[in-house]
Amino acid sequence: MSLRNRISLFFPLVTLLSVGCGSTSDQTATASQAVCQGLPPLAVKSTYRVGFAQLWEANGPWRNANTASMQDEAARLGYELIFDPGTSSDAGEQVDRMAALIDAKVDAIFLAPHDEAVLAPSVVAARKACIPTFIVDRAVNPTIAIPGTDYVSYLGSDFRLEGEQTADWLIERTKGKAEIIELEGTVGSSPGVARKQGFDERIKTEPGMKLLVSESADFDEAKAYSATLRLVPQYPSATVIYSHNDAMSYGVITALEELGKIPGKDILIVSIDGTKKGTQYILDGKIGEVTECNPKFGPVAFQTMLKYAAGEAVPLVIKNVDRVFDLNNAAAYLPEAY
Ligand code: GYE
Repeated sequence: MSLRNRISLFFPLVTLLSVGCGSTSDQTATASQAVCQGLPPLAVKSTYRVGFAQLWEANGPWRNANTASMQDEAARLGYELIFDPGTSSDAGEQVDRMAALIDAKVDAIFLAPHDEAVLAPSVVAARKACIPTFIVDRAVNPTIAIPGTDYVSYLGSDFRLEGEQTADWLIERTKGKAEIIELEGTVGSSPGVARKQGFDERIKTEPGMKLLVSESADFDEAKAYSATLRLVPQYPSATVIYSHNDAMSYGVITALEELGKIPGKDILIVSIDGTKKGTQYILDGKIGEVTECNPKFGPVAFQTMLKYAAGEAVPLVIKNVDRVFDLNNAAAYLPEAY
């Protein structure tokens, strides 16, 4: 069934209201509040008030580039972006910001969920409040927030593929022989989970690739710094550190140098993101490889919202295409790095 048909079939439900039926949160609705049972429609208008529930991170270069891309595109289109950067990495704090956007009755919401499961009920709440939601960057648990029912579409990178691409480069570079320390992203985040799955599965196919230890450093430079100071002496046979993002790789480099090791020589680092600093580290020989994770998807995100408003078919999943950077192409990529 086309999206247009789905919307027109669905419209009577919106206008009839369903006060008192369904879940407890439905029952709190007043007679003036619509309760949507399926994907809420979005009117075609000359301007929109759009909520952006970005996840909070301390000094994340990827996060900052992503926020800027969303803000720039909203400004270019002349839309009001309701954006509160948040104050804490606690997923519950982001749940509160989602509730505030729902209360503010924005036209649509972009949500980058800190945690796959914790934010999923907020997506359901937005749908019930008739606010169409678009998931960006990180995924939500699809058994709690149903794609195509509770949210319109998910736009982001293929994190499992990023893990696989990183492992493939490493296997080739080390000729299938390495002892690896893995620093994972945030526990419960879709990139943290999938970058590990993709990488670990790939290296398991090579008998000479050994995963010594794997633990979370929360996508955070300072946490990766302390983890490296602790883990490298504990695993002296380590030849590789696989860090799930560039910010953590910065911390790894600082720690290795403090430990008297030469990054890129004594220990090979592979990373994910494609920040300017990370790319420069490739050119300096400190990082071996960086798999790209493109944060600049503001234009595609808003385009998707507008297509949806116009009743055009919108895919449930829109994947960004990511590249692999090493000494062969880092210099060419550097000018567009963030
Ligand atoms: O790789 C990392 C950030 O969710 C894809 O979050 C994003 C990740 C990105 O902390 O640097």
